[in-house]
Amino acid sequence: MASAGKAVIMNIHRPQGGKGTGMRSWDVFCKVVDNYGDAAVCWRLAQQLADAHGAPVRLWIDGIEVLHELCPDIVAEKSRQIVAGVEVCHWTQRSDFGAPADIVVDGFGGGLPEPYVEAMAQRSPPALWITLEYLSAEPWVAEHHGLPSRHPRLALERYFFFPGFSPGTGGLPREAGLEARRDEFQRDPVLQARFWKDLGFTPPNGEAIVTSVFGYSNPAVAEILDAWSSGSGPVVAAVPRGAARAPMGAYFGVIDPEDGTVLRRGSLEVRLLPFLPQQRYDELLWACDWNFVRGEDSFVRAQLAARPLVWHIYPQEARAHWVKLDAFLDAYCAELESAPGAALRALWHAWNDGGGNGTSGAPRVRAAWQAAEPHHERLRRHAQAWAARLAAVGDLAGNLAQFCEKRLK
Ligand code: TRH
Repeated sequence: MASAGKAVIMNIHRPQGGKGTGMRSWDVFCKVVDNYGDAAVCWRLAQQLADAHGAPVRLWIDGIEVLHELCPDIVAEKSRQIVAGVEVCHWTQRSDFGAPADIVVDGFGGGLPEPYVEAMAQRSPPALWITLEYLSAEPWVAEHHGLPSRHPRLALERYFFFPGFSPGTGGLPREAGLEARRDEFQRDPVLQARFWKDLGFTPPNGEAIVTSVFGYSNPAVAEILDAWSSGSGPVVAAVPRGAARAPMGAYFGVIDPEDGTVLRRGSLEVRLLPFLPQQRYDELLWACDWNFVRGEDSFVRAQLAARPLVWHIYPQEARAHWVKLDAFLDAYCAELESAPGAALRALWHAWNDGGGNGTSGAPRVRAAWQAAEPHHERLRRHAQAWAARLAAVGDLAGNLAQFCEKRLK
């Protein structure tokens, strides 16, 4: 983990942006706390700033091996490399940061190296400091979005930038052309067949309900598999390598099954996939009827896939995550009729509560699935409308670039 101090700031000239060039320079700092999401969001933001705004962007990341899993073009052993227009810099205690950029993004408040902060203040004009916050649908987010805070000692302004689902927030990471690529894929059975074939599988047959499962460790996995295997119609569940893999294997009595394995029971066929590069994972989300996702970035990508989703929120102490879960459900279900809305809520709650038997004595997840699945067509149309609504909020990189341009002296 990189730490403050020790890093040497050498004023090596680097292409500065500067007013009027429209080409601001950016440094995005990402400390990988846990899992993939921190790296995933910072990587998307850096790419979108470079791609849509032609800006010189450096991504400083300590957990570069995580980034390699999301984007195999990134070589974990390299200290610096240009990928997708971004200068990917491995952030270590020996990093030489050079001169600070015009705009510095502190991903999820992970913190910046002290000497680098000093150099930010010595610039003329001082660098703009943005703290990119975690995503939440809670109502207070819009009130806090964009608020400034002066550095206690240095001539530096720091702004808190909140991604979000509604106007008045920073919007979501969403690259240009995403909707067109998604719609083309979802319209074209040849593209979908090629996706499955590239992974070594035949396309699921037309009557099957196709789902993807990416979540945290969850006792409810066995329950949803029971619901699918005992259901009246075929279900194909695609499961990339992750926390759900072990319980999946256990359900079928298989220890540590290989990628590419197909496991069957009753109406259920489980397909075990490798951990996919981000762009392939998008295609999986687009190819499915239901997507079980987690954290922050897959949660957003499933919404942008315009398909019904079930979110396994990152569990927090004292069940603090339930407030975030319900805040999103309130926003998401606001324009849904009560029956599909209530069914979706019940499924999300049962899934996040780890299943177990409800008051009726039946497993909650099975009952919730059986109540929600019949609403699939309505929920699919709603997911499409929701994705269109997100597009109207603008994308995170575009909103951030606009926000910063107004504040740079
Ligand atoms: O990995 P996560 O659990 O990360 C989470 C979030 O960052 C959350 O905010 C944070 O509090 C917590 O960690 C500590 O889930 P998330 O955010 O969905 O990130 C997973 C990324 O992995 C996402 O970009 C999708 C991508 N992915 C692939 O690229 N290929 C795959 O096969 C799969 C399953 C996921």
